[in-house]
Amino acid sequence: MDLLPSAHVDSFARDRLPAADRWPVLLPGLDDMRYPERLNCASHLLDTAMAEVGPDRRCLICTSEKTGETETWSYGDLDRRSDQIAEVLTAEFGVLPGHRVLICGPNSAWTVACWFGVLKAGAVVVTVVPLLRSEEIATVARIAEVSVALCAPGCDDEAAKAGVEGMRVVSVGGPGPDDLVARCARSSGRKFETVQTSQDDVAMIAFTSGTTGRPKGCLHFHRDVLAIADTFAKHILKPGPDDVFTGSPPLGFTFGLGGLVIFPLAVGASTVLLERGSPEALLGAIEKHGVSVLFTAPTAYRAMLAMLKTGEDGGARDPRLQTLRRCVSAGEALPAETWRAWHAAIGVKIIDGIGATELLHIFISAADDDIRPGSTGRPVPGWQAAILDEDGNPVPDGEPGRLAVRGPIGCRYLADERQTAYVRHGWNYTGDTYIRDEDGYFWYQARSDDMIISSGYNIAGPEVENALLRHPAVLEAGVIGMPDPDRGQLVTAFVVLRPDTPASEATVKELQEFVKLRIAPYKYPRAIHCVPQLPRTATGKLQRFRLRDLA
Ligand code: 3UK
Repeated sequence: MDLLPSAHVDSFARDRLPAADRWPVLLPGLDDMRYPERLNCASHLLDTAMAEVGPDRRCLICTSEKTGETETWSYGDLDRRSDQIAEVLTAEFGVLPGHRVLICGPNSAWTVACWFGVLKAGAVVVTVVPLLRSEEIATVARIAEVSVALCAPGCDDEAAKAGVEGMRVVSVGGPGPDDLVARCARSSGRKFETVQTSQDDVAMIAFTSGTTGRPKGCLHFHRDVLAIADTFAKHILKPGPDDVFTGSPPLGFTFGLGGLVIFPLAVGASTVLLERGSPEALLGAIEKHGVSVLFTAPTAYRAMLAMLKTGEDGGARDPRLQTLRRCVSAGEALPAETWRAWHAAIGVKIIDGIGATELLHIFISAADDDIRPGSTGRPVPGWQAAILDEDGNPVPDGEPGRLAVRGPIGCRYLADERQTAYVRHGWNYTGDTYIRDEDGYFWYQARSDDMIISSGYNIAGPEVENALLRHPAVLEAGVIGMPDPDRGQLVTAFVVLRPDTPASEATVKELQEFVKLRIAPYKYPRAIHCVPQLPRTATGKLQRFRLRDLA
């Protein structure tokens, strides 16, 4: 793999890229994606936006949970504060190009400023989702050999407790003169001379939100950050400078980073950052700030729908959400049922899209009239997707197989043997079982290792979940295979019922009959447990291994 000369003084990240023969095939991308050899994605994004919409244009809108007050930063504010952070990092903490700086905080203006400041200094951003415990922080900080951790109040205690040798913990937005915000206020106020990184210098290390085993660090280049805006955002989402974005995914999850920072800033739009993106908070923010573009997970769409259901208004558009123009769903499959209910209530066609931390953002999706509800869509311009078997041979349309994708961004784990499991035959294997239909649409079946095998049948849990979700009493459903002496695995469902539905034997029977009428009867859940809620990750994914413990 021929890489351009690096601007990193500390070559840690480049030294730990996988060997050339373990890289996936990288596609050149689209015509307008020939980036300059020297490219710093942070200053590129800000400079481009300021040239187009001006430095006074509003950029970040944040509401404090404590005071309820709204603070707005312009593009110029973000540029100036990230300059100050870059200056403090280099002058006071000795950060050099290529050093790793961890950012741990809620979705807030200062978290975004840290992201830009670290990159302007030529350092590598290590992102984690807030709420990580000290041991988890220690694990990623040791893998990435982090030298400075920028932590919002709440995260800083955990980071300090992590006790990582060589890692200095700096609070951001706390009291006292040593806090980053106070240090910025004392800085010179001069324009920071952005480090002219190479387009293929590592910009960030994103850790997988995997539920088992040691987290994997995914190395992403400066050009990759722009590539997600130039593929999914530009060709599917199509935002404009007047759009107002919001959403729930944390900025430490690349779904959130792209949807709430990179995509709005790439077009000079503004973004509403919520510390806690609960369904209530999302609804409130949409109404208050006239949000037009929403990023969240399927479960949040369902929760919002349940809250909006006020009366039998026959599916009229809810007036509180009339500014919404674009809704994006990712992280888990979006059931056709959820899509239809949202369309009926809000009048917006949700854009489903599958993305992955390894590939930074969304690579299969569809918008507007191209959408087929229940399908993820087709490869995003710039990307290719195929259904392959274990040996890399194509599987015929209509039959399930492994989803394999390639595009301008590929999986590159930081010094990790598991690279050879994700990248095979030049393709990125996402670990999902999909079916492609003859029109080229991709239909999610299940995570490949979650396929249930019962009495010799292959059953995809999500198909059973979707059937359950069509029942009006079911708010959430999770279906797994439980070990069973007779059948190998027993199709077992966990459901959250509407508050007015009793968790009785009669309800269970009714749900079983309901499913049998809608999908092949052998797939019906032979056991159903009614639970108050389903276990989910900070990124909105069902934690199937925890369902197993619930039974
Ligand atoms: C699953 C989906 C069906 C799928 C992500 C958008 O989720 C993201 O990244 P992760 O690394 O997980 C990747 C895995 O999640 N998945 C995601 N989206 C969908 N399954 N339909 C979908 N629409 O198993 C995939 O392999 O946490 C999503 C953008 C950036 C991301 N990092």
